[in-house]
Amino acid sequence: MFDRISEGFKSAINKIRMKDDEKALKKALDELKKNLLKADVHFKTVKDLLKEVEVETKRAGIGKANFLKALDKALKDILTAPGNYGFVFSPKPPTVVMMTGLQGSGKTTTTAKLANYLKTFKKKKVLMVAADLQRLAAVEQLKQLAEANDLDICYDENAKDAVEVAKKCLDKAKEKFYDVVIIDTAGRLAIDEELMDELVRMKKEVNPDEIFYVADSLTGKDAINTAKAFDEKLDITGVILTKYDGDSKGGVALSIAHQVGKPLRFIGTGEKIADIEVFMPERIVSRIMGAGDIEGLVEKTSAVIDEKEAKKLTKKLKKGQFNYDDFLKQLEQMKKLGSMKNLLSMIPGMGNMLKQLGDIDLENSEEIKKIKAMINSMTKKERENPHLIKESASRRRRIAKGAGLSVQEVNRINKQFQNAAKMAKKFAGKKMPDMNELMKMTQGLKFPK
Ligand SMILES: Nc1nc2c(ncn2[C@@H]2O[C@H](COP(=O)(O)OP(=O)(O)OP(=O)(O)O)[C@@H](O)[C@H]2O)c(=O)[nH]1
Ligand SMILES: [Mg+2]
Repeated sequence: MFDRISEGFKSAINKIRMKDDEKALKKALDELKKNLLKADVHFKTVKDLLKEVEVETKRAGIGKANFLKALDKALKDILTAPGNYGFVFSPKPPTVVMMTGLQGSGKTTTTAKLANYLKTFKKKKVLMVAADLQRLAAVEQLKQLAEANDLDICYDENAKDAVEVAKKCLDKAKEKFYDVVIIDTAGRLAIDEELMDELVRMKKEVNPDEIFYVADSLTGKDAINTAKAFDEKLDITGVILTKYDGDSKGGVALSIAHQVGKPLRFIGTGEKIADIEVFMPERIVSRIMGAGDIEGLVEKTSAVIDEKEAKKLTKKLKKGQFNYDDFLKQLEQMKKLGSMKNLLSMIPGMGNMLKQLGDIDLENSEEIKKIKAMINSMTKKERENPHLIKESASRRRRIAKGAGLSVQEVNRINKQFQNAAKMAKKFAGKKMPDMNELMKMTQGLKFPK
């Protein structure tokens, strides 16, 4: 997610030795400046960051370790603005959130992502409100998202006024004891008075706990300017940056809190429902510095993975009984976790390897499709007893035919599965695999695009 910025940091850090002089520090700072500007970090943010790193490194004594420490601290400072972080629930439910922003910035998609995040990971009862009456298909779009992801929605197709819809739906949410209400509002091509008036009226009527400004990260510096304009009128409580997956530079995420004075709360990293990341400065800095984000990883996985099931699985793994049914179940579960690349970047030390991996798309990956087709062509007995497939060439031929794959492909996948099961048996029960072993394990795997 922050590949480019991470790279820039590394090359700056390499310019300075364990004990070094002012000249080396200047070189490192110049390199840092060049890379940050290239990544599109706002020049004022770059200036403040460099100043802090310089002063702090000099104070502590010029050298690699102190430079790193200073950089870590300065980054956290830059990313921190006064306000809430993560999703903060109101002491008096429902927590009311207004989603605002320009046309096409990702408000509707993010409304659903956020609702799904709160439902899946925080076990909350969430109501989405379709309060965009500008675009004809807007209500329909949110309805479809609700249906596809089993989320609750409130709308009124005959309503003329978005503020009325918001009010009515808020009443319904109170009546039905919802924990959170997320209001999707209309976007405009540019900031105009009518839009702002509607939002200001809505704010007055529903008295939201949070007003998020949803910004398209691909609009770069404009995202910062429009966020400021919305903040002036509405006093926003946070920013959500979308389409970060398409932003190869990534600098807006580093500058926006510092420039707008409001915290960056979430980042959208893809079009799918699970593609949203909580933005916590210390965790993000840890990821940028290549130190991973174990806390984030645990939070994600623990909500999705049922502890009882996990224990059962560990037992099976230990006995070497991991079968194709378990494998399929694991694949399904992992879908809920979102992008594999993001997940891997949370594991310490994995950041460096990521460049070699394509972003594995668990739903659309050709390899995963093949594996699924193969498993679907197996009999129940075969799924439960993978050794049957290992031992019988005629079974593999039959499965290949049924799945529309070549026999070689089935042989290859079967081999991979056997290896994975072996590896899993070794790790089962250990809390965290040893880093070296993990490296070996991932190197052995084929990462499909
Ligand atoms: N790649 C990627 N696409 C995204 C992301 N967030 C939203 N999109 C896409 O951006 C497009 C616009 O998203 P919407 O959610 O409809 O935007 P909106 O702000 O509600 O638009 P209006 O209602 O017209 O103002 C859609 O095609 C989304 O799939 C993201 O994080 N990554
Ligand atoms: Mg919309």
